Amino acid sequence: MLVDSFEVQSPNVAYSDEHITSTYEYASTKLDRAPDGKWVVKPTKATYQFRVDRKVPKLGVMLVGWGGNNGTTLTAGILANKHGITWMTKDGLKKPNFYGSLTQAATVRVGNYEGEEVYAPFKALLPMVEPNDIVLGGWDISGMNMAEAMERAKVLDWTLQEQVAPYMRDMQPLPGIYDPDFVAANQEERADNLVKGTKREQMETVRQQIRAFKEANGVDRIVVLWTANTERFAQVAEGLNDTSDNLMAAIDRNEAEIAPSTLYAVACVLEGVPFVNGSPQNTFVPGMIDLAVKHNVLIGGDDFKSGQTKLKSVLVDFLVGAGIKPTSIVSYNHLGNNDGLNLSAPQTFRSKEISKSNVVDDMVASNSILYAPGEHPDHCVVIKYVPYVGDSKRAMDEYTSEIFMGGRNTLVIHNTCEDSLLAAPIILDLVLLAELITRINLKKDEEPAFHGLHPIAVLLSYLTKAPLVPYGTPVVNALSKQRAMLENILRACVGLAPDSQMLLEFKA
Ligand code: NAI
Ligand code: DG6
Repeated sequence: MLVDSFEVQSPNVAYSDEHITSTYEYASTKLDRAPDGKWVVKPTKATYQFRVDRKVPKLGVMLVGWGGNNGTTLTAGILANKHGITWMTKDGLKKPNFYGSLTQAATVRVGNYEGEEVYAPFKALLPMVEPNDIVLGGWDISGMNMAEAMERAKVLDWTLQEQVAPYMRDMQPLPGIYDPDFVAANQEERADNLVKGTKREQMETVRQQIRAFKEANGVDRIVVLWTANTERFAQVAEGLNDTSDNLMAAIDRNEAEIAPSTLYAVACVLEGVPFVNGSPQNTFVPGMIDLAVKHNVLIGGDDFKSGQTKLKSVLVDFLVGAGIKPTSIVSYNHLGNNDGLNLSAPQTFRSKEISKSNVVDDMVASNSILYAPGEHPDHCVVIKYVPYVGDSKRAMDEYTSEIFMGGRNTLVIHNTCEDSLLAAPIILDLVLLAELITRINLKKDEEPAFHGLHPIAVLLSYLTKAPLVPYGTPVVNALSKQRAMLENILRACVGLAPDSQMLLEFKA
């Protein structure tokens, strides 16, 4: 059964016009080692108070790479939903939806009513911006308007494109920061819409563009998200980008090694605007992270977790969790969109290879019955550009595992899907959740005042291949754990316990 909404009645929860405030007892464990070497585990309890602003802002979302496949697909998808556009295909009439979005199309278990399990939309947990109310904008180094760019992307059915195009023709991407040294040489021919000047001037232009967008559209808040080309990794060096001061000085010196994505991110932080990185490159060099922490502005990333990697972060978790030992993981991809074209250069491919490869680390580390210290499955990632298949990416995976008594188990998976139709709902979730996170405040035990969550938005991990976390914090890649972290913290904000799955009420 699905309920649209619910309100929690508890002495630990208060709803006012402005806030939802909850008191939450966090049960955890503390590990100690006794003098004789034995491990001692002590259950702990801490009291947290959460306070969530109920007022949902008018939200502007600015995409870097707006005119790309993801940007145009998301824009057309939101417009089709907003205007209730239906379209004919050879399979019949299609209606718009937000399938693939955790916030819009997934549910959470609320409890049991007279023997029947009751669920609510994920978005019913806390007040969130409605996708149809988002004001979209952004940058692209290609000056095509959004209707033409959607046609170039070749993702959506033509009869749908015909109907959304009139809404998109006047949508014009802002000029973007382009540096051919950071992307494949094959991107040059679309780069006709560029911000000029030194790195400092380019960064200041982006700041002005953000302010002008806010003013022109009367939005309360803005979130910026990078869905532009994958860049190569930037070098990290002492004195260059290792601290926020050094990074700002390097921008002033017009240092070649400061990537466009980092310039956008710096501009956002200086404007107090959350910035999410949907690509794998190291936009968040240490100096950039330092800057975001100093200014207490949300940053999150990296690299949308849409298809092959999402399945990997389920499958390897299942195998290792079942006591089965994956020994070889081979992941082929071929695709023919502009992302594939850009990734055909070794430097940009390397960025993607890194983020796709690290994704099983926490699962392997969780089971040293299976893996000796330092042991790791062979893990190979291949990406090939095949123009004919366009956005319809093929991902082929072979998982070989050791099973009982020297046996072998091989799983082969073939996944065919429009890449951008998987990524667009994830972008939507990222911006909606990034905005929501900025409205969550908390305090622990005797802390005198509420404060925000750490500006590095670990809660977005479910949506990214290589979650950005504060130094010294565990990186969680397993999808079910990532979802539980997000859902349980949102539940705590309304005083609900994590769903323990114990169903004790049916077992006495
Ligand atoms: P795309 O190549 O179609 O779009 C990227 C757009 O960014 C292009 O229109 C390009 O002109 C623009 N651009 C490049 N550099 C720019 C800059 N410095 N400033 C402003 N605009 C710039 O690529 P697509 O398919 O939309 O993917 C976007 C990014 O998302 C890629 O980095 C891709 O690797 C990443 N990604 C995509 C996933 C998917 O499933 N589609 C999943 C994970 C990551
Ligand atoms: C080749 O794999 C192209 C990439 O941009 C991916 O399509 C994208 O990163 C999605 O990756 P995954 O592993 O989540 O399907």
